[in-house]
Amino acid sequence: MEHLPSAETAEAAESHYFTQNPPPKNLKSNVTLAREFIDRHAEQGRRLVLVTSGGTTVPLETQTVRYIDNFSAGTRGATSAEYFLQEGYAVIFLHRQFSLLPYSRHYSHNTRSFLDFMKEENGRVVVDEQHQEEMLRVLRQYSVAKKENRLLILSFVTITEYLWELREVAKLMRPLGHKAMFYLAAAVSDFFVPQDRMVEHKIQSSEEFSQNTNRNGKTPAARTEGRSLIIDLEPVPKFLKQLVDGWAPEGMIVSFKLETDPSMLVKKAQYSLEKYAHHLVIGNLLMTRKWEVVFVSALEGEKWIRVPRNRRSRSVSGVEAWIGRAEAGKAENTVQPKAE
Ligand code: 9Z3
Repeated sequence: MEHLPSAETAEAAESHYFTQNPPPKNLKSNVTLAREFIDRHAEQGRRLVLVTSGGTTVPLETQTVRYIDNFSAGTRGATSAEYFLQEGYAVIFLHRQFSLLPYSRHYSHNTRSFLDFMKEENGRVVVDEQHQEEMLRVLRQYSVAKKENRLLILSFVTITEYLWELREVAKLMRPLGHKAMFYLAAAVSDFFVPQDRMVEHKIQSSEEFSQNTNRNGKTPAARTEGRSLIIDLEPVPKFLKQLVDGWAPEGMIVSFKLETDPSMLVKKAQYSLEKYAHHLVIGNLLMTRKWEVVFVSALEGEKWIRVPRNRRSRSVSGVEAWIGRAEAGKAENTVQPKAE
């Protein structure tokens, strides 16, 4: 059994991580945008949620040609963000660059091009008759969010960019107390290559050409030995512990747990809840994530939510119902699993 990190070791690991792995270049400007956004909505008394979405990468080289990726298209995050906006929240959407975005997700990343929704009429471009109703609904929701300036979009690519942005935004949200929510749907790397063990240039496929020591004399984490590629990763510090205990202790924190083995899912979700003592873990299996999730919380134990396979997005509104009950501090009127 893994040992729980003590507050001191978690803090030491955090400080080591952020000293060794420098911030992204655009961090300052993103922090300025986030600060303005948070202050404006705090003044208006709005609830604010940070939704993370998409997978983080682990670059193997400083001038990155190869990287390890975490699976996530961004559907969960982008869809959930739309529901939060509909419920009146201000949303900071911290997503993997080029993954799905709220609203535009309906027309992007498809085998069909967005142009397939259009036609020409009297020399003008208009939306096809059969898509009018659906697009009007999406456009109206998007326009409200935009007019009220309730959606701030930030992006990351690597695990280090993600952790820097999460930490800085969380700290800015701290004064909001329980009006701040963290909805952590991004698929986050567990292992990474620290900056001081990363090679500068593309890893060579043959040992003859490869750099097997770094400028600092350390053995690179990813290198060729003979004809094999050796990748020797280090653990990413447990940032959820720091988020719960240090960065945003009063915020409501919802994390996701992704597994592929059904026998592990609830156990791992419960373990995460006990370990970090936050509010809710939403467990999902890779193969069934679009129509069933399990909510694991101290308030209600284990609760499955299922939607018919053709009405996938309803699982998200289950979160709203759960949050309502968590805030009211009662466990009745639970969302009933939907039969398939
Ligand atoms: C999830 O489990 C998300 O629901 C999915 C969504 C990535 C499966 P898609 O974007 O998929 O709709 O295609 N996220 C995983 C969250 C995660 O990595 N959690 C970490 C952990 O449990 C840290 S909070 O250790």
